Amino acid sequence: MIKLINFKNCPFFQRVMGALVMKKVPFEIEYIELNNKPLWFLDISPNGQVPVLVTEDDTVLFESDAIVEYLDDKYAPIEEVTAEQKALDRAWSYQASKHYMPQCGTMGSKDKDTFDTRLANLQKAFLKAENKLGDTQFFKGNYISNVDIAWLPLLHRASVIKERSGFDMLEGFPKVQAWQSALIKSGLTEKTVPQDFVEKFSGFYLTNTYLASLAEAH
Ligand SMILES: N[C@@H](CCC(=O)N[C@@H](CS)C(=O)NCC(=O)O)C(=O)O
Repeated sequence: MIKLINFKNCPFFQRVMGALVMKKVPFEIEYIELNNKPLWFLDISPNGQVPVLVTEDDTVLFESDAIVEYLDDKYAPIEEVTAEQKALDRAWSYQASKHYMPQCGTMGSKDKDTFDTRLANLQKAFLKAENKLGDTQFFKGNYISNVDIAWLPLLHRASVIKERSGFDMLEGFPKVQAWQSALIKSGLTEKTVPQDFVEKFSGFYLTNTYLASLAEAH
């Protein structure tokens, strides 16, 4: 069986989980702590980062983009698309994944000025999506595609922050907000994070941060 090695708060992990869940591929997970990476993990992981996916023939894959593409090549893709559409889907997925760490940085900001500066940068991604989204539930239609899976970590995290602190990173982006609601309603958010995700995530980003001060007042 496929084995996924992960860190509970990792957005790249949630994207890989999204691909596995949508494809109904059986897998098991081993969680590690990034501040105490086990030696066996350092031995197999070329960049020392999660997610790592160990295939059924024991090949160790790393880099979430490569892992998601592998899952499409190995197991049935969610949809058959032309080479052009595949390139566009990857490009729109990259617009999300390149903002995973900036979102983490934004949420981890200690003061309002830093938070506002980082948020303005992050919101450039939401603006691009807002301008591209149509009137369908999800990015490409009324079904969940690879592009939705790539945006899931950003939109899910924004929803947890809103719920806990009252602050909406998606304020001013109504189509992105509707897309976020559709993804949450689909149930995919819960299926792609560990059971204690909200607790772990909030413990990290809503403690000693600017958002923590908003959450206290919420
Ligand atoms: N480009 C990598 C990024 C993965 C990444 O940044 N993972 C973080 C956790 S979310 C990590 O392992 N950080 C530990 C480290 O860099 O030492 C991917 O797409 O898989």
